[in-house]
Parts: sequence; structure tokens; C-alpha cells
Amino acid sequence: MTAIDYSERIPNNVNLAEDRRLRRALEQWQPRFLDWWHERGPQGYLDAEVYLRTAISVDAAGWARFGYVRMPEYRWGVFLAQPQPDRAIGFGEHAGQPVWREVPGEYRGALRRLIVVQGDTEPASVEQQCVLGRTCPSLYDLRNLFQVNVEEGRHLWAMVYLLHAYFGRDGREEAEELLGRHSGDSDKPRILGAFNEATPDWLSFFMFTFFTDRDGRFQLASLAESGFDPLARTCRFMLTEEAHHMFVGDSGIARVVQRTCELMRERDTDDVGPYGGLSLPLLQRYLNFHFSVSLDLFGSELSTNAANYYSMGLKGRFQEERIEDDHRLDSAAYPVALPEDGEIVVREEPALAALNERLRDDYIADCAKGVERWNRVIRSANIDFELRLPHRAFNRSVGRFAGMRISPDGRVISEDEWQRGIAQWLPTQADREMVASLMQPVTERGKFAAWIAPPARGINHQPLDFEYVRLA
Ligand code: BYC
Ligand code: FE
Ligand code: FE
Repeated sequence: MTAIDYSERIPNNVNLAEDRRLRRALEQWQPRFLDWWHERGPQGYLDAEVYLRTAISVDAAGWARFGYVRMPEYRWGVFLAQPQPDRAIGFGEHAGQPVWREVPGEYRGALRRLIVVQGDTEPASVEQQCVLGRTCPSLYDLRNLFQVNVEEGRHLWAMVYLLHAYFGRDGREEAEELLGRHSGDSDKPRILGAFNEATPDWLSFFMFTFFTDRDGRFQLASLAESGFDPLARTCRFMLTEEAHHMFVGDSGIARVVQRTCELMRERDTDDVGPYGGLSLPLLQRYLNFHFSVSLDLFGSELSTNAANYYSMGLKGRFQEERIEDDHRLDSAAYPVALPEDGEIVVREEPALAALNERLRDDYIADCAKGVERWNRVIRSANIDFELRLPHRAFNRSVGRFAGMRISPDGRVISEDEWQRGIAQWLPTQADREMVASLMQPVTERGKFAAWIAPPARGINHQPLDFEYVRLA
């Protein structure tokens, strides 16, 4: 049940061999995916051999095999977590009923929309990161970038499988469109805002994997609660891959912070720019940007879409089964920060409508833990500086705070004050140029760029000077 069949053209544990129609449909989509990968995927490393992990089973223990792979030959496939026997729908109007193994007709449109939005983000991130290989700070980091990229590619496969297997013709059309929209394209952009932003440098990449992949983690966790069992099982397996993406961001920023602190102490200055480091205020500005853009991904504070997804049993709360309430929320309330008469006030709102905000709260709490880990690095260097998450209303483009002028500490401010503050709050052109100037590739084994500390340990118990990527 858990073993993955690698003798198939499309590795899978969904018995593709016995579903000829589906297999043929996916085999027709496969070359388009590969064309897309060549055109829009990692640039310049098609022949490099990369030390990647590949899923060999969906068991929690030992699902990965490590070995050298040329990325275009990576075995992208369809892997679902094992079904849970007698699983019942955990929330909403159908709570307690057996989960759906087919798409419930009345919810077809809503479900397809959720799957398409999820699927759209995966290739978008690969497109956003396609030029980073050229400026890698080490072979270790280059390998991690590519690991993230191939897994986001596989996440696209996961959603395309659902579209093909369960949505017939319009599913196939949506699967095509997932390769037809492109990040930042003015005619056919990706669906969600953050996925049309550029990821031009490695600081942005680490911030992205910390903040934006973390939205992925929370969204996938909510979808893993779904009453539509194939979606739940797909997302459960995706979450095991997502953990590594979180690690890349978390440890990446921690290593940048560590290097910055070392330079500050060595040179006895806050301004480490001239010595090839990234100053703490600059890191704070990047953090502000990526956090606020990622908060937008949760949608409006009050959303009938979110309420419907929940009542329909399609998208749950984070760790729904651990929450002790009626799992219907018909009369429950939830506190939501909202703008009112030029102020930000917290009001009790219907919990159903506030589900996006609730997930955003869970996300913010998780981000705060990561920031605290970075601050521990700063404190242990005896430096008096604290990185902070800006207020949730700062720099928002989606929801009730969209377009409002709100300072990082959560004050509603005038346009004038905003304009005066912005250069301290968000990355400036000079910051971006400074960061870009540091992005000189380092591809010698065991060597790391001067703006980032080496990691504590290698991948899969390999040493730091392991040849994580064999350049062609
Ligand atoms: N940009 O009712 P509302 C990941 C639209 S990341 C542009 O508040 P709803 C990954 C919205 O679609 C995880 N448009 O929204 C990370 C709606 O449009 P319609 C991705 C936006 O539906 C890194 C309208 O505004 N997965 O996996 O409650 C690397 C009203 O909004 C945005 C998911 O998101 C935006 N930011 O919530 C790789 C899970 N926000 O219907 C991968 C699936 C909202 O009026 N998606 N809009 O035309 C969902 O659950 C929901 O679609 C959202 C939005 C939470 C995104
Ligand atoms: Fe993903
Ligand atoms: Fe990810």
C-alpha cells in the first residue's frame, strides 16, 4: 500500500497502472510539465548532478532515498498518505459522516477552486526562484534550493493528479492553465499576490521559504483536514516535504544573522555593509516585506468563502481534531482586529466568517517562534537588537487593511508619516542593490559566501564539504 512503484513512467502509489484513462491523461501532461521545467525552472543547471532525496514510500519512517540526480530526470510522481480506516468528516455540516472518496457534486466548483489556487502557487515559486542558482552562496545551499524546487514541482503534480482524476474535462483544462499562467506575467499572472513578486536574491529566497512556504504549511494543514479524502491524503504527504522548506528558511536566516553578528563584533560596528555583511536593520526590512506579503495570502479577515469552505467540510482549521468545540461554529465568536474610525479595534465576530483570520493567527504565532530563535542568536553574541514581526495591519494589500497607512508598531498614520518612514520599514532600492552586490556565486566544496555562516551540519549526515552538486 505504501510502496511507490518506480517502474512506471509516473511513479505513484495510487494504482495508476490499473486506470488506463487517467494514466494516459497524465502521461500526456508529463511532457508539457517537462517543457515548462526546461523553460521556467532552474536556469543553467540542467546537466548538473544534484544530491537529492526522492520519496520511496509514504511511511513516516524512511520515505526518502538520497542520491545524485539530474533535475530534469527527477522522478516526479503522485504520492498520497495512507488512508485512515473509517475516517469521518471532522467539521462543518457533514461532521461525523464518512469522508468522500469522490467529489460531492454540489461542492465541485468550490473544491476545484481550492485545488487550483493551491496548485498555482507551486510552479509559481519555481518560476520565482529560477535564477538563484547562478548566485548560490555554497553547494550546500544550491542543493537545498534545488530540493525545494523539485518538491514544489511534485506538489504541482499532486494537484494536477486530483484535477485529472476527479474533475473530468474542466480538471484537465485547469491542469493546462497551471502551466499557462506565470509568475509576474502581466497578461496571465499567478493567482495570489505573493507569487507574482520577484525572488531576485538569496536573502529573499530564505525569507520566502520562511514566511511564504509557511503559509503553504498552514494552508496544507487546513486542506489535510478536508472531507474530500484524496485531497486530505495528498496534503498530508506534501506536509512531510514542506518541513524541509521551513528548515531552509529558518536555518538560512539564522545563519545570516549569525554571520552579521560575527562581523559586528569583529569590526566593532553596526554597519557591516562595507565588510560584506547584511546589517540587522536591513534584515528587519526584508522581514517586514515578506511577512506582510505572506499575511495577505490568508485572504480577508471576514470571508464568506472561508465560512462556506468550512461548512461544506472542504477546508478545516489548523489541527482541527485537536480543537475542543462543536466543529460547526454556527454560533461561536472569534476576536478579529479591524479598522474602525481611523483606529484598529478588536471585535468579536462570527467565528465562521473569521476563519481566515484564525489561520492567520496560528501562522503569526508560528512565525514568532522562528523570530525568537533568530533573536537568541543575536543575544548570544551580546548584541542589543531585536528582530520583530511588524503589526499584522502593516503594508497589507488584501483584506480590511488594504491600502491603509499603518506603521510596523500598529498605529494608523498619515500619508506623510508613511512616506517619511518607509525607507526604514521596507527594503529600499539601495538595500536591494547592496544585497545584489553580495550575491557572488561560491561553488567550491566546503566554502560559503562571506555574508552567511556555514550550517551546523550537512544533509543526510554528509560533511559540509561534500559535493552536494556536481557541476557539469
Ligand atoms: N492575492 O474571501 P477572500 C503554498 C481573492 S502557499 C490575490 O478573503 P478566501 C506555497 C480570493 O481568491 C498556500 N487574490 O478569500 C508556498 C477571492 O476571490 P474571489 C496556497 C486574493 O477565498 C510557497 C477574493 O480575493 N494555498 O502552498 O477566503 C511555495 C476574496 O477573498 C488573495 C492556498 O491558498 C491574494 N493574496 O481566501 C510554494 C489554499 N487573497 O473568490 C507553495 C487554497 C484572496 O472573490 N486557497 N484573494 O474571486 C484558499 O484557501 C483561499 O483561496 C485563500 C483566499 C485563503 C487564498
Ligand atoms: Fe509546495
Ligand atoms: Fe514549500
